[in-house]
Amino acid sequence: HQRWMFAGVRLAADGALIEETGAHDAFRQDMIDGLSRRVKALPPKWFYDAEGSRLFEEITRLPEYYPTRQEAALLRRVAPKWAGRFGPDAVLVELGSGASEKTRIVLDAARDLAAYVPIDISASALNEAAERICADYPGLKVLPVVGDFEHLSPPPREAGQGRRIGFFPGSTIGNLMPEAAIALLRSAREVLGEGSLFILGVDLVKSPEVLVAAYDDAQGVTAAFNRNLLVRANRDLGMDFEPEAFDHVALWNPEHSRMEMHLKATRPMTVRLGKLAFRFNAGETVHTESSRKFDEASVKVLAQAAGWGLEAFEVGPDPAVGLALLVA
Ligand code: AVJ
Repeated sequence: HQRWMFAGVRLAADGALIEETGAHDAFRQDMIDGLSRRVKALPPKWFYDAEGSRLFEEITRLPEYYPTRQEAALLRRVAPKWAGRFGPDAVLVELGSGASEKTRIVLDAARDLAAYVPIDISASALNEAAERICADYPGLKVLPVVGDFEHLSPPPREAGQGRRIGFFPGSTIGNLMPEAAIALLRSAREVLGEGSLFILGVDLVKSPEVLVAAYDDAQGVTAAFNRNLLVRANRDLGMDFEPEAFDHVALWNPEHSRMEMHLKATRPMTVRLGKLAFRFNAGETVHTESSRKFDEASVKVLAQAAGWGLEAFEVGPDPAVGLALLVA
């Protein structure tokens, strides 16, 4: 089968995609900016190196982490219905494709897709997923793009002229601040074009006990995922964090309708990045992720603010997640 690569990507000797050019510098700059703030914070996209992507896949199989399972079940129910609207030679563009496991539900429901464009920040996860999809769906053009879905470019020409179907499952949109989420959906509408569809997965507001358990599991996998950001900073940026000196904190923020993850310094310390030094007081936190929780009304507001219409909204069984079908 055919695969295409894109500019801005480094290649290994075997032709595998390695990483987005400039990712290292961007990580370094985000680290400096984030640790210089009065309230320290880092963007969650840096969780997803090879180990972070592996840990996230492990999270999706935890008993407490319901969103992946619940969304897959709901997608199995609605995909056949929604795929009926794709039309001939449609192109599925997935934002933050990771292991591309849920993609299979859509690919199975829409056997006449022309191309699949998975976009992911983790080159290792993207390569492995693209190889597996290539092997299992002969005849489907797989056009992987290593990169940050906040900087979308139009699908490659090889994808053809069929209707564009955006696919953004997993409530990853919840990681973005409201303005950034609107900006992303607006740019997706521009890039995918008139007449396109967009399948958006969102986690729904529910009892704080269920939410907190999902982000603070008994086995400590989510804690390891959170701390891996520091492990990665040590390896990629030569920093000297002591990951074990930080506690994993997961809390529900009702004012902003979001789960938050933080890393909390258990004692005073100084962390270095080259010649720079960052001071932590005992108990000081780094805010590493916000995961917004929605309802139908807040999804509608978000979609419409970005120029999309909310065509359908489906809610699964408890603990419930939602799937929205947007039309350009
Ligand atoms: C991949 C962004 C959807 O926010 O639930 C899982 C990441 N963080 N456990 C989420 C995550 C902690 C996840 N998303």
